Amino acid sequence: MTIDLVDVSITSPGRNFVTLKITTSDGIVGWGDATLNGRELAVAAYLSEHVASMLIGRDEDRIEDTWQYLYRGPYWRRGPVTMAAIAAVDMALWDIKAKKAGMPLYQLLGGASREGVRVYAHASGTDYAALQNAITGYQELGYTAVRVQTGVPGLGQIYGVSSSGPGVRYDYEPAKRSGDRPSEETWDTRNYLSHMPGVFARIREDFGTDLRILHDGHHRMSPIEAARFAKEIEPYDLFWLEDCTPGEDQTALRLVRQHSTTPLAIGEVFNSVFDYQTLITERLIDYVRSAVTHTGGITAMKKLLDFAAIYGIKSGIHGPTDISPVGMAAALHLDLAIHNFGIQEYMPHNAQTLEVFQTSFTFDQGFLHPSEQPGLGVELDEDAAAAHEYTKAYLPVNRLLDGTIHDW
Ligand code: KDG
Ligand code: MG
Repeated sequence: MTIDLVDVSITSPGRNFVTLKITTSDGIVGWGDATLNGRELAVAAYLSEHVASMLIGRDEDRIEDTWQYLYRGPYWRRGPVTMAAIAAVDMALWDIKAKKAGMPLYQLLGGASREGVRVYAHASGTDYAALQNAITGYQELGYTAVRVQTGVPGLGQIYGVSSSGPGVRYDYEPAKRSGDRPSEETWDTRNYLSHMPGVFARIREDFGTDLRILHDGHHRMSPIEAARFAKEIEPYDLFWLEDCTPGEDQTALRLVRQHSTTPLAIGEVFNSVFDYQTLITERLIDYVRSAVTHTGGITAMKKLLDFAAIYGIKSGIHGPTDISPVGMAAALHLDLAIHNFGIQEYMPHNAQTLEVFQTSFTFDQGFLHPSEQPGLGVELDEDAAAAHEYTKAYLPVNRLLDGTIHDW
């Protein structure tokens, strides 16, 4: 059989998603996620203008060959737009292959290595009381791991902190519908560094030692600031400190590693195994944070995680709301199958999104299971999707208090 139809859909049920649909000549449909937050139309155009027609007539079973064709074929390699486009094709072809086999995708990846995948939730609060309330709420829902982000004195709205007040848990969405330009936030690393260790100390006092605590530095520290911070928070036993320095410079983490045993995670802005080469071979990280959606799909992510496994490095696949339920399902099938699974990020999608994407993954006591349905286990309701028009939305820009642009 061959690929007969390739369609790209853009829908915005509260936030934007780009989804690829591949239909085979015998009518089997596969779905792929191509969402790149704030640059959705670039990936959609890459797929519809440059990829779709090349796929027509190809054998849908030749996943590795199609991956290499799209990666090596155009000469220009890597980059988030290209790799998100390749990821969508790859996911859709794996979805088709597993549907044809009548098996959930994880079976084709080697079968289950565990009963479910431990997920972490996003707990945040503008102050400690709100954060404490959010953590308690997640524990009541069964979560055993939480990422904690909190407001910093002297700063307004900052990354990762819901401004909706205590008790509200699932409502943080960094991409803002602010017209033609991104909104702006302010930042001061000195205030952050003096505030954050005390927050971890209080969490340990209030919640004990069992709770897994994660934290995201969102690329804002210099190597020496990150080294000092990672060392200072060692007593609070973080599961990981994420993205402590900007992602481009792999060697920056050498300095952090020399000074601290706090586990490190990085990679949500990476898009290929080559972004990790130094980090993995020098054992500078403990967790790989790439998204299946931004790193070339299941084929590429499996190779990346197998490479990491050789060095004792585990997975921590990116799973914020800007990864669609299709991309999330792809992550869950990999999580269940690989040996070196660490943890999975889980920011549940809102009700509108879940009307558009019909999911079958299940949550129980802090663990997700990808589903026993053949394929990825997620279907797009195209009529529901068509009702939500693309709406421009951008991630914020970050400035230091003196106006200098800083990493967001
Ligand atoms: O699109 C950007 C978000 O996915 C990112 O800011 C979320 O840092 C993030 C995380 O760890 O989920
Ligand atoms: Mg992050």
